[in-house]
Amino acid sequence: MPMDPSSAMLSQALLLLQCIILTLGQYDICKSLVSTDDGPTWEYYACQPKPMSMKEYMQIRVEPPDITCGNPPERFCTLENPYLCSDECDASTKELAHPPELMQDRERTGLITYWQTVTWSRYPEPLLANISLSWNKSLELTDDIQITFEYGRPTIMVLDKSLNYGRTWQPYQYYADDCMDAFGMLPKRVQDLSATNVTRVICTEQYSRWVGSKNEKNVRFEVRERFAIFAGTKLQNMDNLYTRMESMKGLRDFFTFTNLRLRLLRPALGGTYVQRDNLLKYFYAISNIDIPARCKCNLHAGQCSLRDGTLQCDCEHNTTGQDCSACERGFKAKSWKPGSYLPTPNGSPNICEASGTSDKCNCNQLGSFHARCNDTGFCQCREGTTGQKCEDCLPGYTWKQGCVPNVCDDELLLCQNGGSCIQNQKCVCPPSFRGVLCEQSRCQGEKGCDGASACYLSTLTLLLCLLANSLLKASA
Ligand SMILES: *[C@@H]1O[C@H](CO)[C@@H](O)[C@H](O)[C@H]1NC(C)=O
Ligand SMILES: *[C@@H]1O[C@H](CO)[C@@H](O)[C@H](O)[C@H]1NC(C)=O
Ligand SMILES: *[C@@H]1O[C@H](CO)[C@@H](O)[C@H](O)[C@H]1NC(C)=O
Ligand SMILES: *[C@@H]1O[C@H](CO)[C@@H](O)[C@H](O)[C@H]1NC(C)=O
Ligand SMILES: *[C@@H]1O[C@H](CO)[C@@H](O)[C@H](O)[C@H]1NC(C)=O
Ligand SMILES: [Ca+2]
Repeated sequence: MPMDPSSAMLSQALLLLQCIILTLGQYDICKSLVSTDDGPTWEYYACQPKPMSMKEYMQIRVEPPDITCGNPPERFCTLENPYLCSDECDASTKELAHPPELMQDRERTGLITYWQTVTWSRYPEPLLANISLSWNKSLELTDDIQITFEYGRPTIMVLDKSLNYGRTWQPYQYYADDCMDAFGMLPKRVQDLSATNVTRVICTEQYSRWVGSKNEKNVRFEVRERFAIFAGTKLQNMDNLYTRMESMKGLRDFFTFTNLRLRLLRPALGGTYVQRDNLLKYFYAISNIDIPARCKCNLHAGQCSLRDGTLQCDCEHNTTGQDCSACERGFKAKSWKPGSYLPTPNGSPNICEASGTSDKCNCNQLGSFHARCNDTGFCQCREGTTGQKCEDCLPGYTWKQGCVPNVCDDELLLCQNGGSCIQNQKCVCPPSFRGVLCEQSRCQGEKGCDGASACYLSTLTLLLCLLANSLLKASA
């Protein structure tokens, strides 16, 4: 049968569209038009907005209000040359002012611009400052937070975060040149963390020791290194990270925030004790705060935009709200669910479906005993299945052509001996263990279980033999 030219063009266009989709990153688009036997239809995917530089959108508040220098004008010195005190901060002169917005400007001219505090002239009273950053939007970190300090990094500081628009706060990371002395905590590095304790709040000494104010200006909150524990050093296996985020609830929340706060508790000291005779060299100065993150849209939006001065998800899948965390009116046939990264690579969109139509009696054919509901309008669900149409799984079950009982669970760590749980269905065991839960050592009652080392030994013996032989021959 000859193809009509317009439908040929349409299928070519669809092919092109699908190529474009394949070349886009994972979870970039929420839907695409695909060709089927019944003509083109929409296919829906889990989706998330691209990472953005969130410094452009943040509101900065500095406390106490009189902590910014320049009112009245003040001279200051530097740690490297404490006797050259020719610099001045003066809030009334543009060139000499150091207001908070200089922490988030773009520095297009190449000139470094920075916020600066008053000096520590009131020593021994501590020099304290809080910098609160707010977005009025839930965000998810996608790379390291980086704070750039001019004239030396603080010797004691805390990074806090809030998940509820600033109502309650929790520490995110402690920074000190001596963690035990400042916070009574053992110093740790992110390299010390593993899959089981990646969300631990640590105190690090890595960014607070004196190395010269020009040598290292940055203080980081390491996101990449934490991702790398699951995704590999080059983040080449993000699927694994996303799979973990689905099963370990705390992991996703760890990277989520609505506000951040820096509590600056003691400035740079130049590697020695505080010198009372020259307090004009102690102060804080920050030139930049980088926050690479994406809007949290519960995998229901591929874009996030500024509306009425606030970032908002452009919700798809018939969801609504700033974070797409509810079904739109008239689409509440099922309870709202976030999209899911699983199954990889496309995830599940979990779209909100239209409510109020009489087909609510069509039961899910895999999840229920009968295709139609019974006389009282109920679908009869199979074991482990729930929901009005038997389309959802009870806790402890996973959808796989119907609900099947979970074999393993990352939160309960049912896989033993270091095995990892894949999609609740299978433990992947380390080489020396086997069994459904990796509970059996391969060595039990089997010969040659240390085959690899035996082989290695025999090769080594062989080489030694050959070497000995040739030595013997040479000496003969
Ligand atoms: C910084 O914030 C903390 C927590 O709200 C508060 O206890 C402290 O007094 C603040 N410090 C300054 C200098 O405002
Ligand atoms: C925060 O965002 C919400 C939702 O978009 C909006 O209603 C509210 O006015 C915003 N608040 C501020 C202070 O911008
Ligand atoms: C995290 O766990 C690893 C081993 O799983 C351990 O070596 C390390 O000390 C732990 N780190 C912290 C900060 O508790
Ligand atoms: C909203 O739901 C309807 C019915 O389920 C569907 O046809 C439509 O494509 C959905 N819209 C979006 C944007 O997902
Ligand atoms: C219909 O199914 C529901 C749920 O399984 C059950 O409680 C109810 O007794 C059933 N009614 C009839 C008439 O079979
Ligand atoms: Ca700046």
